Amino acid sequence: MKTPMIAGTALVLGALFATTSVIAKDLPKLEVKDRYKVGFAQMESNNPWRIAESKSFEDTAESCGWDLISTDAAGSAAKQVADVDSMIAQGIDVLFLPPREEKPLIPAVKKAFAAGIPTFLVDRSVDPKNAVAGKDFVAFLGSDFIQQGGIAGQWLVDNFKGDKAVIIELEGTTGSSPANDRKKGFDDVIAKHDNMTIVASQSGDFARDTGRQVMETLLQAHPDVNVVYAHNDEMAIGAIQALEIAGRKPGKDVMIVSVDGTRDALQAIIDGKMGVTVESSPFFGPLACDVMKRYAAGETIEPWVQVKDRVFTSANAKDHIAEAY
Ligand code: GYE
Repeated sequence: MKTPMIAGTALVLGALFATTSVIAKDLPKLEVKDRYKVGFAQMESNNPWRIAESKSFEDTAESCGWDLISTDAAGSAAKQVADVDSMIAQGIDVLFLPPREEKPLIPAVKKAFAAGIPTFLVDRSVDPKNAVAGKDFVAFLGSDFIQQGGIAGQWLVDNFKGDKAVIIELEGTTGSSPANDRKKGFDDVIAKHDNMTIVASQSGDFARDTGRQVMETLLQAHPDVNVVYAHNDEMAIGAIQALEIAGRKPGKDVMIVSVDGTRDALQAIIDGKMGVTVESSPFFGPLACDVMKRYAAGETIEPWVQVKDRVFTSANAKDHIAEAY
């Protein structure tokens, strides 16, 4: 009785494998040529980080042989999907996409794949349950956001002087990969310390003005706050403004911990208003060029092309402010 059953199983398995290999499509190839029609579908331009990133793509275009088509989705995931559609219709060879949120941009990634366009996600990623690097798109180029949050948290643990840390967390755009992961990295470190509590955690949408408004509201509910962790520098600057309006002294009675490394943040560190900003570089143009050329040459690209980040504090902020954005 045993043998036929095993044979039966083997048959079924064989049929399964045959089906999957027919369904699974390889990543689209990219020819080696002098000029490429390249799409860069930016999500918004309301902060210096985004502007620096878009400029990095523009500055790279000529030397990399890109005829660059750039769009600006003005903070709307729906518009970003439509922008990618229009780029596909215009016949781009390659797509560089920073997906504003993890889920809503999945259809855009799948459409580009179906149209045979190699797609590289830059600076943010999509939900890995729905789209996978090396399969649905070529690769994700970007930072380790969990690590960034962890570094910010550990810096706080090492530098906080008071008895009890009362922390307000300003989250990035809801549903975006850096907001999810910077929260996880930071919160996991703080959870190990009994004298540290996150009393409120709310989205400020990665924007300065929203960050300021959210901070104003949270400050009323938690006047005893003595730490702010912002998922990016723009919200940290907004929080500093809110604290100052309320007569608090950022950097003295409220410690500010953040991520990015913008010029304003480095200046705030120099001015003693901010403690640390963990770098998240926006200068993706040259890396995008390099990875695209390697891909065209037939190399298998690592699913995550990881960007290594530095840490800026009062020890080195003045050495880096000249090159900041
Ligand atoms: O930190 C933030 C921007 O996705 C890594 O998005 C990027 C983040 C960056 O709006 O300032």
